[in-house]
Amino acid sequence: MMKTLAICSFFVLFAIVAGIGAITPVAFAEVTIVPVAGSGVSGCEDAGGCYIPMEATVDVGEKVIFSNTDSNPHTFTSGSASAATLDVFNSDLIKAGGSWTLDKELEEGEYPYFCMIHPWMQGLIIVQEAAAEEEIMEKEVVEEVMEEEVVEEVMEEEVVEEVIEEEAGRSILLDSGLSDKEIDEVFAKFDVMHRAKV
Ligand SMILES: [Cu+2]
Repeated sequence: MMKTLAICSFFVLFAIVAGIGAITPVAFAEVTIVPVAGSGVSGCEDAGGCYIPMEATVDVGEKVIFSNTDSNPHTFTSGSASAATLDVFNSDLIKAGGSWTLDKELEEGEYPYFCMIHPWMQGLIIVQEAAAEEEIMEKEVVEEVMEEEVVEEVMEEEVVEEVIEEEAGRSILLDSGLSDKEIDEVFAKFDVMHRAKV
């Protein structure tokens, strides 16, 4: 029985640790957006877009990093050339090789952005509720719990098998003419050996 308890406790602990492991990356996740190389010259907007990714999806509270891997300076500015919304976010000039982190918590929604120097560069950030991730996590925890139940069942089966073996052994010993006390002694020895083996 102790063995059963010990193994079950292990699985419960494992489920909790797995749960924390699933929460951590969500809470500290971040997305990096880079400009397409050479996007300082117009044309990228007609060739698949001027940013990678063109649409970046993040959960509420996740950071967005604008990493300027291009050879030209760029700005990462909320809105569009005709309707800039600098109060939402604006990196100002980021030189080649520089980066800027948008760590302001944006509400759920769509946030178009552009470059003030090269206004043909336009991308989109989609901020979504973190709920979608939480649902996945809950499902994982449920799966762990199910695994734990299966282990318990297997352990119970093994215990039942041992009892059956013991009963079978007892009836064989009874046939041999040993008294109940003697049989108990045999089983006590068997138990010691059995435990030592386990
Ligand atoms: Cu630019």
